[in-house]
Amino acid sequence: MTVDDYDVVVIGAGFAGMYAAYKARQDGLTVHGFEAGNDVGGTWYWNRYPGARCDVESVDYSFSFDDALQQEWTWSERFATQPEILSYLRHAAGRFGLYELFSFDSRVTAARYADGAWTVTTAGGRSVRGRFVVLATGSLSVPNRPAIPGADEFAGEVYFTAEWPHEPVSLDGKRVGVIGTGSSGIQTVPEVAKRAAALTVFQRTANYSIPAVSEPLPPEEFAEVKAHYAERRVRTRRGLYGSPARDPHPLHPLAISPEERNQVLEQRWTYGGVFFARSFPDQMVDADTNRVASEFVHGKIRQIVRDPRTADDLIPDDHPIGAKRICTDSGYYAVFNQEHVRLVNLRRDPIERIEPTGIRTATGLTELDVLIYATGFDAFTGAVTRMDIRGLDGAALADTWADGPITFLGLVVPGFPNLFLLNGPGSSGPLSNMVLCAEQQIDWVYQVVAATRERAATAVDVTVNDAEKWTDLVDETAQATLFTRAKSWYTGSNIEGKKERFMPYAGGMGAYVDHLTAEADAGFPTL
Ligand code: N01
Repeated sequence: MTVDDYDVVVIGAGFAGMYAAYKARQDGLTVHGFEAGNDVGGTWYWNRYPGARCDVESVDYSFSFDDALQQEWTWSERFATQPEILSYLRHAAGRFGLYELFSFDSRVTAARYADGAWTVTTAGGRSVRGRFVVLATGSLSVPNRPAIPGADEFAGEVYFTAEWPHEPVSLDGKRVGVIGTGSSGIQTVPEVAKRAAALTVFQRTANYSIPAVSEPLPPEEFAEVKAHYAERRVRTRRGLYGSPARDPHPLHPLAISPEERNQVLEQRWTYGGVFFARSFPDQMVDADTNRVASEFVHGKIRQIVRDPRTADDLIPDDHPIGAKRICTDSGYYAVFNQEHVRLVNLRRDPIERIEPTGIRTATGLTELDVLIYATGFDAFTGAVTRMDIRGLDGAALADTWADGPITFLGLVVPGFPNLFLLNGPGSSGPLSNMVLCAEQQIDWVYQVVAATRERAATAVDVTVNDAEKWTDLVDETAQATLFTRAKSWYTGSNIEGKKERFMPYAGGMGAYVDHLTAEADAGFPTL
């Protein structure tokens, strides 16, 4: 069997993989990509549950590498829905000839390094060789399937939000249960409530949610964005959270009057979206500031939800606001005022087992026709460690990361030469803007590729010491914030048995880009 040879093999055809393949070809490299799904889209291909939409403004959460594309595309809403983002990505794939660079329905199961190149193998048994491999496998792409006793015995329909069927799903007149109240659960619950005869939401941990307030983008606002797009992209890359749209109020909340404080928070609540996490500049580092914002939301929940006991159950009490990614919703809290919607607080009334007809908690059986798992992801490491990736001397990446993932700049793992991760552990993307962060990383990766050629070297690698230094910096940066005060997919604590380590770089996208630039400008001394 002959094995095709490429300069670059890209794994994954979401935003990151698409640009990685595009840029390789632009740089005159031969490239081939593999994608497990049967189309481009990644996250936006798989997560097609009712209510799915982005929580970063789409004018920012979109490709910036081609001005003609950003000028010609018109987003219909401020925060785009999943179908609109998927059609945008299909449009981009067609426009830039990316379909021909990928094999679809091709899940990569193994990648082995030997003699300066990687052999990448799919579940279908196809192998190709690539000098460089780019893992664009997504940081939230492996669904978490909780081991609840009896789960396999449920006789009704079972869906995961992260693997929602491509065929229409009818929930009309059915008794539906949703497990999980993170972004996915909170987004889907109001939509499910519109169809179901009865909806029971099983909540283990209450979460903060802010109205998404998605509305049509006024044409004049969009024209303004387009007129200054390049400048906006620069500000986004320099910013903390990957969207420049709303600056925090400049003062500490305790330095202004209660009325003004309330006004600041009310404005941001009304504007909607994840910007609420930085209503004040030090909201993610100062516990007092954070408490002001948290208590404002507690008040909102009490105002919206009529039943005081349900309101109490919905109020988070175990983490600062924003320490888990803030959820954005379209009518989540108000849904509990509807007669046919019920909240089960699993802290008080835990699940005992799943039975053929429903979920049995300590207080009894909730009969269900449909069970929806919105139980999150094995984030950052899940997609990577599920492949059999072997670097120098046959070492397995899963073993190298057994005590938690270590990387240099979130991109390179010691002992795995010529292999690059996108939006992986140690990068800022998951806390800012995954699209722009991936673009930035990909530009850096191809600078490394060019430098390797200039050096006439076979491979680039990093020492364990340098990767540990970066990983320690990621840890110290997080420890200086309130992010570490929550159990979440940021730390891996949402997955049973997973080693806990705060994985994203919390210093902001601007600082992260500075680190990438410094390494590149110095001629990649660490590699
Ligand atoms: O996942 P999550 P997600 N029994 O991990 C619960 C992005 N995203 O898919 O907190 C009962 O946040 C778990 O409970 P607990 C966004 O970055 C973005 O919702 O572990 N419950 C939790 O409530 C987001 O942060 C968008 O106690 C169980 C829920 O399942 C990230 O993806 C939309 C359980 C999981 O919440 C992940 O969000 C969607 C069990 N055994 C996602 N196991 C937007 O752009 C887990 N849970 C808006």
